[in-house]
Amino acid sequence: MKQIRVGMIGYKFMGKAHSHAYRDVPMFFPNIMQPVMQTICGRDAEGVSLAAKQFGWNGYVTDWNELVQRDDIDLIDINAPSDMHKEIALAAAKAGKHLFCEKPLALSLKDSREMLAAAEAAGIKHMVGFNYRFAPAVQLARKLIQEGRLGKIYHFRGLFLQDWIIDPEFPLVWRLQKNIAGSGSHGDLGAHTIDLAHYLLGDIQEVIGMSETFIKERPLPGSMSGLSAKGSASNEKGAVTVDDATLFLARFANGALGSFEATRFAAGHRCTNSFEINGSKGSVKFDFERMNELQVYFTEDAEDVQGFRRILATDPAHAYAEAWWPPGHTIGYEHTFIHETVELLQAIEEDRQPVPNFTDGVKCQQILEAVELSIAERRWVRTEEL
Ligand code: SOE
Repeated sequence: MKQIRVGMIGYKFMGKAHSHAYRDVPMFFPNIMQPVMQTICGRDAEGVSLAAKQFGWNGYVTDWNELVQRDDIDLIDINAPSDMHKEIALAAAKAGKHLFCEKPLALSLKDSREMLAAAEAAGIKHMVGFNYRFAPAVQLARKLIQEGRLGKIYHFRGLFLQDWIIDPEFPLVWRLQKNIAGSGSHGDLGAHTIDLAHYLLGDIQEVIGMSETFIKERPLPGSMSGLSAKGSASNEKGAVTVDDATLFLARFANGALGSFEATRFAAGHRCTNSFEINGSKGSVKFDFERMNELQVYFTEDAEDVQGFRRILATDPAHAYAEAWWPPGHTIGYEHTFIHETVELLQAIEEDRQPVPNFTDGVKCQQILEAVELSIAERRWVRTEEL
């Protein structure tokens, strides 16, 4: 069995999710290229050494420059904050390493295009971490659309709703700082919905949006910097430089109309990542908080039993399901990362680009920026303008 030696940068939320995926591959997908958890990298020696031990890495380093140059590393996996993606990706591509980068790919469209160009010039494989594509129920939605079973598609309605910063005293963590995160709910949550829309319906032609920063100033963070930083704040305040919520309308190349809403201010919604798609022959509805299910409606059903029905995407007929448990035994968030990793490993093994790759990352960035331009200029913006 072929092996690939991984060097991973970042060991917090995404670092843990990716590490877990590498660990599960040998057990559940033993017949594909296998990852070797060679070296993990983080700035804080104590933190990264603990993570290395806990997550099962062979070793750790504190300097990513050193990591990308090492001869015993074939793939660089970037889970660092968004402002570091580009620099690391360019250096790693130059060193001939394959790349796996968390979303959003970069802070700007320009930077993401540079990253794609560098990856293409280096002839390496590249993947971007839009993990929600890999929920079997989402893949079923795509299959139904591709096979024409929903007919002509009229509507895409996408929501990504969270509420973790609704408290004005929640500290100004890096995700609320434009220079590090690029944008707020738009690039963090909306990016996922945009990618799902691309995956399910195809290209977006034009957009018009609106956004708001409800809480303009927040206490500077204390020792904690992640999503659970609540209560860890200093008395000093700083400006929030990203959007708290961004909404936009879109017209797809296939003629469908789309509406998108990303917010961190939807009280009671911890992680409502959902979409509904309506076509001439039926509809599908997905909600990540019930990620094993796809609600499906077909106009051709007999009149007396018409209505949405719940498909549990855990049967052998569903993507990745056979690798897991018997039908009806459900899977979770971490499985989206495992499936994404499987796609990456299979693509490298088969000498093809994984999907989604940096091209998809650039396409997403283009829509993020088109929406921002539309907000700044208060008008419809065509994708091709950017
Ligand atoms: C936090 O808002 C976050 O973890 C995002 O960064 C992820 O991309 C999303 O999957 C869930 O929410």
